[in-house]
Amino acid sequence: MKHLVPSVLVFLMAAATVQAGTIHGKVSGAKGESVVYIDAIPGKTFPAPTQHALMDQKGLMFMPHLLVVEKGTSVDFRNNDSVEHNVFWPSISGNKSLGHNMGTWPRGQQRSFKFDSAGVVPLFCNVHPDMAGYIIVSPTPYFATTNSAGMFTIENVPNGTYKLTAWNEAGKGKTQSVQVTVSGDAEANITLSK
Ligand SMILES: [Cu+2]
Repeated sequence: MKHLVPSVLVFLMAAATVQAGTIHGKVSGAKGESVVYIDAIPGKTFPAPTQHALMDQKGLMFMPHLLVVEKGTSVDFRNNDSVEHNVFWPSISGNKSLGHNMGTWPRGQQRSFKFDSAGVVPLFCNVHPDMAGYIIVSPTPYFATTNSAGMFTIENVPNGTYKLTAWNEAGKGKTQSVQVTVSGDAEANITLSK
């Protein structure tokens, strides 16, 4: 089997030459956490993540209030309260044909949904009209949530030119995009209009 070693080395050396960088910057124009992601890249697809994400329902709230996942991720919706909760979304990024009702279930149970469409998923519970949350389904694995000051970092982005999009709950569904070229490190600042 010794003859296999050189080809493995050649493969590793080729992999090491893929250049990647970090995008860092700031989202301004809206308070609190924003979501930043690289939009769909023409001709490029990504394998669906195998790891599930968790959206809890606890204390009559969606926890976390804002969850970002990569397209293709299954989200486990769990009821952690002593009352029954429902989960539904009327649309994804305004597309009502992607709306869905998960049903209603008691404490300790969970149901999963695989998000194959990228976009903004506004979550509600029809038992408790005050409950609201968001899942942002990123078209690529390159996404981040800002800190409360709007600062973000997206690591391990292959060199290239991309459309970088920001979303904030205050934007009522509107997003703002800029073009960013990654060649090593890159800076991108996005101002959300009101
Ligand atoms: Cu509820």
